[in-house]
Amino acid sequence: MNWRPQTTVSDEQVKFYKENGYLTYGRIFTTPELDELRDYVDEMIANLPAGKRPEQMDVPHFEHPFLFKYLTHPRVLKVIERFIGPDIVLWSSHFISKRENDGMEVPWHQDGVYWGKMLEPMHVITMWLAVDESKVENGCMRVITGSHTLRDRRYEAVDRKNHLFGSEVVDADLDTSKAVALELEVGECHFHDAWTIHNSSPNVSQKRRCGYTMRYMPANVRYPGAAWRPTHHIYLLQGEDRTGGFNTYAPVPAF
Ligand SMILES: O=C(O)CCC(=O)C(=O)O
Repeated sequence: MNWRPQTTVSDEQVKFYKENGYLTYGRIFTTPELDELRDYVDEMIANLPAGKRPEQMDVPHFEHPFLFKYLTHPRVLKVIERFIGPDIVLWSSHFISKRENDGMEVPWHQDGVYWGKMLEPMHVITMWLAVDESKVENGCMRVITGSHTLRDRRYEAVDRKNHLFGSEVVDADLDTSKAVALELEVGECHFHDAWTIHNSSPNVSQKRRCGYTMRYMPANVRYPGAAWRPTHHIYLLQGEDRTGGFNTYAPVPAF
């Protein structure tokens, strides 16, 4: 299948994202680009160390500079700029791949709560790229519309054997029956805000579900967490630092 990449984001789409905390979008990468990424991640999964699950490939770009081809792609930055402005910092990335008829559950959570005091203000947009098609059966992401306006949610610990992350929103008013399933075809993506409540179910289908989360923040966000996580690097990809020199940015490696 061949498709034309998309880079325009209408004012209505930006408004939808701001009001609802998420947006489903089209394809930013070409078919050959996406195929190359899938081949690359297939290889990474085949070479995972014993005991490491394919949902757990967090910050893969620190070890695999090739991924900067995607994380810094001008088409991606053009789209991200529409949501957070021209000064763009790469915060993080994570492959979450759920094997067929398996796969861990992602508990209901807000990324901003997991990241705690690492960023100030907590302003991150995640682009979730469908390396494989992502449907209800293979555990696509689900969101609670408008939940990014809710801050003080109550969390409880969940078991780490079956869950990718260790705690879950448990507020009585969390109505998960109203969750929106963000189904995607291969190569499509969706965006979500750091405060949007979201989850995903185990993969009960015969098809793998691999997504690449690519996370960006505007360059006015300070990274005080660098003091206690010195191995987590951030990269100024476009525009200027707006923290008055508070942040230290790593150089983007050759890819
Ligand atoms: O890939 C998933 O199922 C969940 C992704 C997620 O929690 C995130 O991108 O913050």
